[in-house]
Amino acid sequence: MTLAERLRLIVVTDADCGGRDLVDVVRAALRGGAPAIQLRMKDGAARDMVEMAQALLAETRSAGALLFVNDRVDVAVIAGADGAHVGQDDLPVSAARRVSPRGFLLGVSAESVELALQAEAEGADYVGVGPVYATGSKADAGEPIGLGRIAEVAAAVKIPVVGIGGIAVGNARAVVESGAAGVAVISAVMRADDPESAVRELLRAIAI
Ligand code: TZP
Ligand code: MG
Repeated sequence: MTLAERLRLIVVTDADCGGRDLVDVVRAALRGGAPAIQLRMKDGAARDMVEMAQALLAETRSAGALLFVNDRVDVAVIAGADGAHVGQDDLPVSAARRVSPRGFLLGVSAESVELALQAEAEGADYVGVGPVYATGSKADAGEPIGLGRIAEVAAAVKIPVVGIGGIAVGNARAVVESGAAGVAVISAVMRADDPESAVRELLRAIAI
């Protein structure tokens, strides 16, 4: 499977997963066929994040899925994750490369063509672009950028583009049809009654 194929659906974790155990929800997402998981723990202590990343890694490894850690390259490397996803205020790609092993995957949030081109030039493996639609999962997400921006970024860079923000089964296909290699979701899986079925439906919705 190519990297683009493995980024077809990134299930991003959230502390708010319907009062359920996070590892259980991730396990269900993996049963549904999620090819990638991103651990997003906004207010965790580093050692709790490493512990959680290792718990998730045991699950992603046996499912053959990728594990990324949001924001914290140090946590990702120490836990042995496959990669990290960094924002514009996190470690730059060049610094992250210096402290990560060969083959470590780096995704960068880039809401504009300019930022996406910059991330690609610095050596990012993929860019996360959003919020595509309005989202309730990230307070500082900013205004929706829409499908037009996905198309512009996808046309400008060679690396895979992953759309994020407000994506659910009914609007996911349009994101991929606009040029994204895949979609990243929080609430559509984390807060679904049945996360396993939610993943299956999302994968079906974006299948070409
Ligand atoms: N980055 C941009 S939008 C967003 C992040 C982390 C939140 C996505 O959550 P949801 O619930 O899929 O809209
Ligand atoms: Mg971030």
